[in-house]
Formats: sequence, structure tokens, C-alpha cells
Amino acid sequence: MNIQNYINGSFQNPKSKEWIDNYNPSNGEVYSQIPNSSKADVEDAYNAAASAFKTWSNTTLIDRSRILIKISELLETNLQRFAEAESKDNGKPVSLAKSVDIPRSASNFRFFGNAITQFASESHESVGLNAINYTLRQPIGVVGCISPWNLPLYLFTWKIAPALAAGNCVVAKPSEVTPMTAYLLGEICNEAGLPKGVLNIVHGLGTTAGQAIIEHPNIKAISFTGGTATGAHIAKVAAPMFKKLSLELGGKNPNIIFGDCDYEDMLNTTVRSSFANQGQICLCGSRIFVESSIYDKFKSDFVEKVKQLKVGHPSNSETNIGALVSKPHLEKVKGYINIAKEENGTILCGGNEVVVEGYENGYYLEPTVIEVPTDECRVNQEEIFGPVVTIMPFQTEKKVLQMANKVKYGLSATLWTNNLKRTMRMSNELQAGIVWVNTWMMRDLRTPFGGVKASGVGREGGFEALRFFTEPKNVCIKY
Ligand code: TXE
Repeated sequence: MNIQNYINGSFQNPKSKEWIDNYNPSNGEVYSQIPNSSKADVEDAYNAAASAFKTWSNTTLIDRSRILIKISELLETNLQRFAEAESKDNGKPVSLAKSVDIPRSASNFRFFGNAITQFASESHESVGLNAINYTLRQPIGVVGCISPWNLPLYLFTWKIAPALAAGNCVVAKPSEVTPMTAYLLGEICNEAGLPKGVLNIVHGLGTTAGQAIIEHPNIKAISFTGGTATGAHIAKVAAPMFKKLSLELGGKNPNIIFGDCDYEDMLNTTVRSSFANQGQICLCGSRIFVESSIYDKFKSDFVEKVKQLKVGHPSNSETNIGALVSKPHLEKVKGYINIAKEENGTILCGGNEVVVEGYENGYYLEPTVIEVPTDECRVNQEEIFGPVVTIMPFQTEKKVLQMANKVKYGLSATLWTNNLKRTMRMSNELQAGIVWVNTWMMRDLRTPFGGVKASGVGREGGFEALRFFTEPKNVCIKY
């Protein structure tokens, strides 16, 4: 089956007539092909978006909102189809795609469809000067949205929905590794009545199709989620053109556990925050620090629970851990397990590839827990982005805070404690864009989402996203 670009409301082959194989990670087989799009396809997408902009930016908020909510409803109607497609492309359990990825993609459209009707700008009366200032929030024009493979439709729509709600037209590129649900989204946009050219989806490699988007002189803003190295590259390309940038990059998030926490809740959530989506979520708590008073107990209880996780085919309803996204990614993650051994880490469980009967060429890996001798080792510092976590004990709040902050990333942090003063102190001090206390990945779409340090710049979510996708213009009227 061939995936096609979605440009000006219709499905098109790439101009180059070149195609890229798309693999199913659960069995290692090529099951579709995607366009190897070039600059020429991006130019077509840009032109379609630019001509749609005048009308879309003047479409009433109620009409924009209605269309976005219609897209949301159609995603819900097509839940099973989208969940299966997401799983086939990415390797994640169908159950996860069905309960998280696709419902959340639908929520993204519904949320921003509603949010835009509540988005207000400020006004300031210049008292004594007989003047009033107000702020217009105008759409930017044509914007670029580039997304990764780990939560394919979820992150793709997290960018597209606010961009469209704010009145922009979009040139978007999903990851070349997981293009399928973005392709299917085109059909749904047409069915929902999204006017032609408002959303354009170009498939292809980052270095060609992606590069053409970030280099385009008239694509004035880029919203990107992906690797830190790619984010740095995008910033360099965009800077001379003064593009607006939102970069959501990698993470190496601490999960800090104090002895006074609600133990069972912490234990169950920690299994989830370590291994959900095969550990391929930028928010996963990949560094677990445990207060020494409960370290031995935690270590044995945690390892026992992790050993019970079932690695298996994504469509099997009993599967907890599906396949990793690609062969190169599997090799990268395995490489880190070897590095851990060289650095005197102890593999407490996992560490090996898994052969799933009937799917022998799939990319399966056991959930792996590594006890590390020091927080400075590479597996504790570098983003692995797979089903691998490190654990180590700590003695004092001061020390764990130091270790938590001593990485280049700063996306999220999780804290388990019932001590209020400690919660307040640590939440203030943790270098992260998001701090969860006694929970993990509880997301309220109104809240700002993003990281500090090498985890990126800018915030998505709520009105932050609508601010990103609009230009404020101050109007001062003297009367
Ligand atoms: O990401 P890339 P990769 C981390 C994770 C992973 C590493 C690399 O550690 O191992 O990043 O993953 C597009 N111009 N995260 O290589 O390359 C690309 O086509 C424009 C964390 O898959 O950054 C894809 O659509 N676009 C992350 C998107 O960027 C370019 C999620 C992301 O791909 C481009 C994924 C270019 N020059 C990986 N080069 C998170 N924060 O959640 C690539 N792309």
C-alpha cells in the first residue's frame, strides 16, 4: 500500500516518484511505502497553504471550532482503525493506541477547537494620556509542524490543532518511521470539511522534506518535537530567518522516591512511568532515585513487578510491552545496555532481545532495570529512549536534588513524598518544565508543556500554544 502526500485537499504522489519502505516493527516486514518527498513537494504544499490562508484566517472562530471538533468526532468514530494503524507502524500495543494515543489525538482537536473561542487578548488604558492600547493576536501565516515517531498522531495533532485553531495554514511532516495515521488524518480532514490547502501533509525524510520546511523563507514558525541534535540543527537554520520556534526535545527525567510516599501507588506508577510505550516517551522517568531507607525493599518489589510485564505482539491483548519502533533504534538501546555493563552497572532484570513466536524478526526487548554505581555514568546521563531504567539509592534531599539536576536535560521530574514542605522546596528547585508529585503523566491540556536546558525552548498546551501560533500586535489609540 502506498501512502501519499496530502496537498491542497488531495492525495498526491511525490514529484520525484521515489518511495521509502515503511516497516512493521512487530515482524520486521515492509508493509507500505511512503513518498520520498523533496523541496518541490514542500513548495507545492506551501503554495496551497499560502493561498488558503486569506480565507482561513478570516473564517469565524465558531466555524473553525466546528470543523476542528468534527475532526475530533471522526477520529473517535474511527478509533479502532486508527489504533490498529498506529500500532502497526510503531509497534506499540493496540490497547495503548486505543486507550491513549488516538483518544488524545481526538482531544487535541476538541480542546483547541474550544480553546480558540476563549482566547482573549489584553487591553490597557493609558490613564491620564487619553489613550487606549489593545493587543491583536493575529495568525502568523504558513507554519511548519514536524513530529516524531514515539506518539505519532498524538504529537502531530498536538501541534496542528492549535496552529489551525489560531487561523494559520500548515505544512506538516510526520516521522518517516510512522507516517500511517497522519496519512489517514487527511481523509478525515476532508470529511470534516476542512477547506483545501489549510492543512498539507508532506511525507519523507528529515534531511530532505523536513529540511525543506525549516529552510523555507516564508514558513515563519516551526513547531518541532524530536531529538535534541535535530532541535539544535533547526535552531541554527531558523535563526538567520528569525523564525519563531517551539522545540520539544529529549529528556532524562528523574523519578525521586522518598520513604514516606504511598508505596503501592508509587510502585505501580513507577512501572508505568518506566516502561509505558516501551519507554519511548520523552516524559518517562528513566532515572529512579530511591531513599536509602526503602531502597532494598523497592529494588526487589520493582524488579519482581517488571519481570511480570509481558513482552509480545502488539495486537495481543495481554501484551504490556510491544516492539521497539525500528531496527536501528533497537540496536541503539541494546548498545546502552552494553555500555551499562562496561560501566559496572548491574542488570537486575532484562537486558536481552525477545523472540516472539511467529514474529521472529520483530524488534522486541525485555524491560531492563540497571542498578548504577554512580549517577555520572553514561546510561544515567544520556537519553536511551527505550525500556531501560536506572536505579540507585540516595541519602539526603540535598544530594538527590543535585543528582536530579546534574544532566543536560530538563523536561520533567516526578516526586514521591507526602511531606508538603519538601514538595514545595523540591518543586521550586528541580530544573524541569513539569514536576509531577505523587503521579505521573497526568495531563491537563490547559497547562504549559515543554522543557528547559537541552529539552528545548517554548511551551505547548493551552493558551501557550495559541500564543505561539499568533503574533501579538499592540494598537495604541489616542482619543
Ligand atoms: O529523531 P529526529 P530520531 C530522541 C530519542 C531518539 C532520538 C533520535 O532519544 O533516539 O531523539 O530520534 C525530522 N530538518 N527523541 O532520529 O531525527 C524527522 O524526519 C527537519 C525524543 O527519530 O529528531 C522526524 O519527523 N526535520 C523525542 C522528526 O524530525 C528533521 C521523540 C524527529 O526526528 C530533520 C523522538 C531536519 N534536518 C526522538 N531531521 C521526544 N522529545 O519525544 C530530522 N527531522
